Formats: sequence, C-alpha cells, structure tokens
Amino acid sequence: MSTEKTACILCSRNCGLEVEISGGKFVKIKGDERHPISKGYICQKAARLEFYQNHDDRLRFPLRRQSDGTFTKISWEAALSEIAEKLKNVRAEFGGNGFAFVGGGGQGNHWGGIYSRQLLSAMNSRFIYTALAQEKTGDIWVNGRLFGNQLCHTTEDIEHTDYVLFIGTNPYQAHGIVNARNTLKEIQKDENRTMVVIDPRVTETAKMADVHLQLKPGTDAFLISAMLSIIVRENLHDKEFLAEQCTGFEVLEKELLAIDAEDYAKRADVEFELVRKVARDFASAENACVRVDLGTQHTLHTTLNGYLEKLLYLTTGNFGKKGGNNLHTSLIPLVSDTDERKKGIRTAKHKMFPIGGLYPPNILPDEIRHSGEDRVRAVWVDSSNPVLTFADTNAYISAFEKLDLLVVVDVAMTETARMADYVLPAASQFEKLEASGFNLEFPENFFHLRHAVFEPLEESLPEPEIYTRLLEKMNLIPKSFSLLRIAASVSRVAYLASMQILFKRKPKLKKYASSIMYRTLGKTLPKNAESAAPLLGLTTAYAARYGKQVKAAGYEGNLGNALFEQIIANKSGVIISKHEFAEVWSLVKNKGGRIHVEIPEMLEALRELRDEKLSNDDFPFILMAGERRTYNANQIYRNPEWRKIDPKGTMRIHPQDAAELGIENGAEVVCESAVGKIKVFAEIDASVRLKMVTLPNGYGLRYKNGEPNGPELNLLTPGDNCEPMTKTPFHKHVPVRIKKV
Ligand SMILES: Nc1nc2c(c(=O)[nH]1)N[C@H]1C(S)=C(S)[C@@H](COP(=O)(O)OP(=O)(O)OC[C@H]3O[C@@H](n4cnc5c(=O)[nH]c(N)nc54)[C@H](O)[C@@H]3O)O[C@H]1N2
Ligand SMILES: Nc1nc2c(c(=O)[nH]1)N[C@H]1C(S)=C(S)[C@@H](COP(=O)(O)OP(=O)(O)OC[C@H]3O[C@@H](n4cnc5c(=O)[nH]c(N)nc54)[C@H](O)[C@@H]3O)O[C@H]1N2
Ligand code: SF4
Ligand SMILES: [Mo]
Repeated sequence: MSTEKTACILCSRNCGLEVEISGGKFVKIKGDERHPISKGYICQKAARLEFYQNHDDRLRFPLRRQSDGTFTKISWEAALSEIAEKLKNVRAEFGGNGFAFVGGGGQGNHWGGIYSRQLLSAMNSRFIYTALAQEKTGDIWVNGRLFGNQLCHTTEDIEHTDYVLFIGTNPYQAHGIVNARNTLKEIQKDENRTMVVIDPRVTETAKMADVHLQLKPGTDAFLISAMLSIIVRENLHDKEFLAEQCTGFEVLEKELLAIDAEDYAKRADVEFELVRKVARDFASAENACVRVDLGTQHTLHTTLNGYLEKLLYLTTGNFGKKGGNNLHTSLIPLVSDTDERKKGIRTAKHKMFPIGGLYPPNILPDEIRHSGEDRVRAVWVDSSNPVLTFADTNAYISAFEKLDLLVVVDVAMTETARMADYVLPAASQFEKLEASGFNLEFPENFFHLRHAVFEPLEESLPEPEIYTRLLEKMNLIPKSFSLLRIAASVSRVAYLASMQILFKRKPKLKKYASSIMYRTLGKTLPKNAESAAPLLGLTTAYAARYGKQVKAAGYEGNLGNALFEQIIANKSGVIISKHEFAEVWSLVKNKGGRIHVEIPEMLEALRELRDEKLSNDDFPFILMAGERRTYNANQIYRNPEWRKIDPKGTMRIHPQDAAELGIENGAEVVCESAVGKIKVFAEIDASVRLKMVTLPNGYGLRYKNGEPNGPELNLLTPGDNCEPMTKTPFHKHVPVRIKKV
C-alpha cells in the first residue's frame, strides 16, 4: 500500500487527488489538500476512478485488423514499421491534404499532445480536428477580434464576485469553475452576492440562484442583446472604461440602441421586467462576471452569443479587476492564432479555415467522403472516440470505412478503435507523466505535472514513447544526439544553447524538438519523468514573457529552470505566476493595447436577428442532446457499473408534454430527428420547458462489444445542424419528434 498524488481526469478542473494504491488498484481516493487550486475539493465522480484504471476494455497490446474484421496482436516494432511505411506512402502520393489528426487530449491528458502534434508536421498536414473545435471555436474567434490574438482567453473570478451570471451552464453538475459546489454554496449563503442563471431548464444551479431566467432554447442572442440594449439606453455602461480602454463603442452603441428590448425578451419568452432588473443590477454591481458554456456554445448563434456575453462585462467595465472577467496566461497553449484570410489553409470540400489552429469535427466526414483527389485518406485518432462523440455517427462510420488507413491510440477498445486498421495501447493517465493545459487562472496561475502512480499495463506505452518511436521509424529524427546528451549532462543552460545551435544548423529538426528533448535531456531526469523534458522549453518561454510575475510567485535565479525544477519536484502542483489585476492589459494583444468592441461580422449577425423566424412543425420538440448529470463523464468511463443512478440515461420530458403524448414515467419512447431515431426511456420531469426534452452526454458505449449502454446521442445529430461560420454543432438544439413505442 502506498499514498500518491495525482489528479482527477474527468473534467477540466483536474482536481488534485491523494490516492491510496495497492496491487495495481486504487484503494482510496480523496481530494489533495495541497493542490494549489482545488485544495482538497472533489465531486462524486472522482471516487470511481478505479473504473477507468481497470476494466475489461483496457488495451494491452498493439493490434492489427485482419480482413475478416478481427484483431491480432502484433509487436510494437511491426506495428510502427508498417504504419510508418503507410504514412510515408500517403504523404508521397497525396501530400498534406491526405492526412488528418483527430483528438490529442481529453479532459486531463494534454502532455501526449505535445508529442502527437509532431506527427502533423511529419505528414506536412495542418488538419487537426478536436473536440474544442466543436464547442469553443466561436469563443476563440471572438477573442481574436476583441483582444488581437486567438490565444487570448478570458476566465471569470466567480469566487470574488458580487454578481455572477451563469448563461447556459450548470456548474453544479458540469463544474468548470473553481470547486463548483462550494463556490455556489458560498454565493447562495451570502445575501450581498447575487447569482443569476439563464437556462431553459430548472437546473441544480438554477435552484440555488437568486434569479432564474428560463428562456426558450436557442434565444440567448435575443435575451443578452436585450440586456445590453437596456444597459446603454439607461446609461448604465462604463463610459470611462469604454472611452479609455476600448475602440469602436460608438458604432456598437448605435446598434444596441436600435434593439427593441421588450420584443426580444418576449422572443426569448422571459418576463421583460425581470430582464430589465437583471441588466440594471448587473451593470450597477460593484463587480460582476459572466460564465458561459455549452448552453450558449452548442446552440443557435454560437459566435454571436460569445460576442454578446463578452460585451456584458466589457460595456460595464467588469474587466481587469477582482470579481470580473480577465485574460489569463498559459503554460501549454491549447490553441494557436490563425488568420482566416491566409492562403492554403482551407479544407478541400467545405473550404473551411481553422480557428485557433483547429478544424471542426462536423465537416470531417465530408472531407473524407468527397470524390476529389484532395480528400483525406488517412486519419490518426488519439484520446477521442469520434464515432460516438462527434456529430452524425453514421456519417463518421461511412467515412471511416472509406479510409486507406485509420490508426487509433487509446487506453481502451472504443467504438472508433473497432474500426481501425491499427490500435495502439496507451498507458493510462495514472501510468505515466501527465498534465493538462486547463490551468486558466488569473491573477495567480498554476501548473500540475502528475507523476505515474502505477506501472503501464502489459505492453501499453506512454504517448511520448509511441510518437518518438514513430518519428524514428519515419526517419525524421536521428536515433542519437551525442552532443545534446553531453550538453544535458553539463547544465540546462548549456543544453538550451546546444539546442539552438542544432536548430540553426538543421532547422527542419525544430518541429521535432519535443521528441529530441525527450531522448536527450530526458535521460538526465528522474525515472519516469523523462518525458517532462519539453517542459524546459515551455517554462523558459513562460519565464521570458512573465518574468516579473514568476518572480512574484517566489522563484529566483534562472527563472525558467527554477520553474522547471519546482514543477517536477512538487507532486501536488505549484503556483507559477502572480499578476496584479491591472497587469491584465499586458495580455491584450491589439496594437495600442485596447479592446476592439466593434466586430462588423457580429454587428451584421445582430441585425439579422430582427427578422429571424423559427418554427419546425415536422419536429415539434427541441432535444438538448448532451446534458451533464451526476453520473456521466464524456466517454472516459466505459464500464457502465460505475454509475450509481440513471443507468439507462433517461430522456427528461415535461409532464404536460408527456400527458399529451400518453407517455408514462419510465416508458420506452422513440426519439427521432432528421437523420436517425433511437429508443430511450422517459423520465417525467417538470424541470424542463415545454416542448423541450433532454438526453445525457456520454452514454451509448458498447462495453465488451455488447449492446449500447444508453442513448447513442449522435445517431440523432445531423452534421449540418451547426453554425454556418464556425461549424460548431447545435447539440442543444436538435429538432426531434417523440413517439410512444
Ligand atoms: N457530470 C459531467 N460533467 C462534465 C462533463 C460530463 O460529461 N459530465 N463533460 C465536461 C465537458 S467536456 C464540458 S464541455 C462541460 C459542459 O458543461 P455545461 O455546458 O455546463 O453542461 P451542459 O449540461 O452540457 O449544458 C449546460 C446547460 O445549458 C442549458 N441549455 C440548453 N439549451 C440552452 C440554451 O438555448 N440557452 C441557454 N442559456 N442554456 C441552454 C442546459 O439546460 C444545461 O443546463 O462539462 C464538463 N463536465
Ligand atoms: N451530442 C453530443 N455530443 C457531444 C457532446 C454533447 O454535449 N452532445 N459533448 C461534446 C464535448 S463538449 C466533448 S469535449 C466531446 C468529448 O469527446 P471526445 O473528444 O471523443 O473525448 P472523450 O469522450 O473524453 O473520450 C476520450 C477518449 O480518450 C481515451 N483516453 C483516456 N485516457 C487516455 C490516455 O491517457 N491516452 C489516450 N490516448 N487516450 C485516453 C478514452 O478511453 C476515450 O476513448 O464530446 C462531444 N460530443
Ligand atoms: S470537479 Fe471535475 S476534476 Fe474535480 S473531482 Fe469532479 S469530475 Fe473530477
Ligand atoms: Mo467539452
């Protein structure tokens, strides 16, 4: 028995854990009080992590698919040699267009992504399709325009705010904010602080709120623009902040004044008086912030919603201060900045440009299936299960069947892995060094590098080793770097200097810096921490940018190296930088440092709202396809026994709708959309609005290749039910029919 530090891998919070382990199993799991942010907090899902670590779908050996569809075990040597050959052929014949990468990290495992990204360079491809590009690209695009770079990302200081607006998010269940349930309870208890929830369902969070605006699904753009219009009409905006820190407000103001707030509140089906009160109170609070998530991002007007939501805190000057919304720093940037006007970056079929460097999963099936020579021929999937999680399961199945090569790297035999030509077993997140890039805090930011608590299962390997071996097999990096190894044994400074000399001499190797550092600097690091080597590059860059703030966090001497040492040594995670609130302006990337609140495309979209009409008589219900509940966690748990309640993943339906359709509680019903139908079980529940039904996220897995466990949601979600510009799916807005079986 031993006690180890690690983190939960089930949502973006990555709460610190202290675990007792014995015989390759978790015996006890509790919160790690020394984690700098979660400080001992966990929710009910983390205690079940043994169901992730040990189960019958875990992959143990590399597998190759036979012509009859079954898999045979092969050696790593054979698997990687064959794959390297096939990849080189695709590259030679079709160039970079022939290859696409899917995934690269889930809720807790982004360290492998530092290594897997090298494969895109190896294939001369830019096509990376990730889950982020089916939820956050609207937000990323707006950030690029407002703040001058798509890497700019705002966070919300809910712990210190007087007034919080939760729009389309249910943190009680989904978390996403610091120690969600404790934070919510504190606001609820304090009569000087206000919590407002904007959500079509009476969620667990809405029940705790002071005000709940139970809007009609898909009408956030109307509701938020009505609030903004009230704020400017009543002169409640922060004129000084807008004049000094922003550009373009005059144009924006005219558009907002033209809005008929009363009419827009009606279209959102919420009481105008209440909307006005929330707008007034938000604008006059000492400090206030906004937190959004999929409820605004997976629905109509995705990008416009992102713009309007940000205007709430920008027009009221709730930016760059305690209790407001702020930009933050990143140690591992999860996205990059892309200029959509750049040539040669668009996809062959949809002519889609990347946002934040990422391409949207909703178009990938078409990019594979079209008849052009420039279609995608080979797909590499890592840490993702697109056959179940991306829109339109049947489109994905038919597209993947058409590929020349599909490789899946996962810890488990997933529905996507079952379609692959090669399945490569990754060590689990508790069997290797791991970290996530979800350190999104301000003014103090942190980083947690987790160390292995178990040995890798059978022949499974950590991703850094898998990708480095593959690059070696593709002859892209030499097997030995004697000079770098010598330099590494001398000092970190000597090592970094030698790296620079090497890259100057051989610039092509720079793309493979992570694997080169792993093979050289890694040899000088503690056992099982070899793959931390690229961290030295990240901490050096971070310290060069935020030297003052890294010092303020207590680091001395060579700051990049000091950060590197401390991150590796401290198994509970460390604070890496401390900013002053006013220093948020140094994170704004526009020339002149101001925020550009006028975005012409968004003002155009705002004007278009006026004439929008929505009705769909064929499909009278709106399905919210993917609700976060007590016992779901994306596709990370495969064994259905992990759930203590809701084994079937019921469909919530309002009592009045159920009565009209003659549906009883627990009855089996058919839920049918434009592209598919599935059978589900009804749960009569007055928390949903009329003509709205909800199904949970993260079901439909076929554990041990058995029957699907609960609703296979994405059989219902059409790929083109998405926002025209970003192609983010409208998963919260899937028109369906409900019928009794
Ligand atoms: N338990 C659990 N937690 C999770 C996950 C999980 O699978 N299970 N997944 C994680 C992931 S990957 C993510 S991205 C986050 C997502 O976290 P959230 O976005 O907070 O969770 P959801 O339940 O998907 O949706 C949030 C809310 O949007 C509301 N909503 C639906 N339609 C609309 C609308 O038109 N307007 C508004 N304003 N609201 C609407 C829903 O009623 C719901 O309460 O959760 C993370 N945490
Ligand atoms: N209809 C509908 N669809 C949705 C959603 C919805 O609300 N509605 N939500 C969407 C959202 S917000 C998200 S984020 C996506 C998530 O969907 P995906 O991006 O597909 O991610 P996960 O479901 O988290 O699947 C993670 C995969 O990583 C594997 N894995 C776990 N640990 C490791 C590891 O250490 N290494 C490797 N290589 N693999 C590992 C798991 O076994 C699993 O197969 O789903 C999306 N799909
Ligand atoms: S809040 Fe998220 S990271 Fe924390 S214990 Fe719960 S699921 Fe895990
Ligand atoms: Mo997500």
